[in-house]
Amino acid sequence: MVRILRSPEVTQAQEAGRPVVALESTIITHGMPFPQNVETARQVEQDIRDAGAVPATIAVMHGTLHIGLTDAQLDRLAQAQDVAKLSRADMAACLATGGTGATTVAATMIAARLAGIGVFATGGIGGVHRGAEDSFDISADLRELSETPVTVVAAGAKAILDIPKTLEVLETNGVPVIAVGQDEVPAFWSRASGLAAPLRLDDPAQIAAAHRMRAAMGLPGGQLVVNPVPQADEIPQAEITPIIARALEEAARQGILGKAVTPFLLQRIFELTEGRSLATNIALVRNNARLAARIAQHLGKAD
Ligand code: PSU
Ligand code: MN
Repeated sequence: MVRILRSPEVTQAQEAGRPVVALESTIITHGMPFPQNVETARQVEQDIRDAGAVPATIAVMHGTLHIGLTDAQLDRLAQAQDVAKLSRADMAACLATGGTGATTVAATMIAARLAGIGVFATGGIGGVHRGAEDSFDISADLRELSETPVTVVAAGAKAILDIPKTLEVLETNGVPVIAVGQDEVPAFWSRASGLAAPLRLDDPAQIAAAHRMRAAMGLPGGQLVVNPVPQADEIPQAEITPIIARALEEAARQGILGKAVTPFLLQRIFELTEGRSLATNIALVRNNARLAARIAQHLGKAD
């Protein structure tokens, strides 16, 4: 049996049939420095409430799958050292052995499905890393999107990844990639990527309808909604590109591999942009949370 513990707020919302939005915890433990990580986590939860839905931040703590964290739990997670980064491969072992870990996009999707939550907001998903033809480093997030029926709202795949290859893998696996408000796939810190979005739906009700239609058709898997960072907060492509190149070079020189790659690159880009990448990251997560709340409001409704 999986031990699942919902926060009182999530329990009440689900009993009343009110909209709930899942949130991941790896972004807190591995994606942002303290204290901005916990401040952002709280702010994003509040954004979801202000938009009329209930937030459910997900993590594994002492062998229990938590759906919705208390303020004290958020604080502890944000300050803890050496918290495991849980993806599909490690989640069951962590739960079975009483462990503690933060959930990635893949693991949060699994948890959301177990808890009956259909939509989840994050910053950026994992994808195909540059040089994947040698390293085979492809995030389990992509496979999860093809298997688990949760709509994930992100600001695109991070520009540290190989975005064209990421889109190819998503297409091969039958994952709808839906841009909102523009025809191009956004590239996390930047609105532009130069790559056309496979689909575009600007209305949250339509995104929810597409989610329900997949279920009605018996298609497994979710949807990836790519929501561009607000213009005022973006770092234009021309500015971020050389910084990404430098961070990637350093990662290669230092032999950073596996799960450590994404956190290393994010930290270096934070340092190289003197914190500007973090301000952008916070703005885009908040923007995604607000959109996810609107999608959640339509998910329960019939067409
Ligand atoms: N996007 C962010 N910050 C993060 C991540 C994504 O802005 O910390 C995390 C997510 O949890 C994502 C994970 O699922 O990185 C991908 O890691 P990997 O490439 O090792 O699968
Ligand atoms: Mn990886």
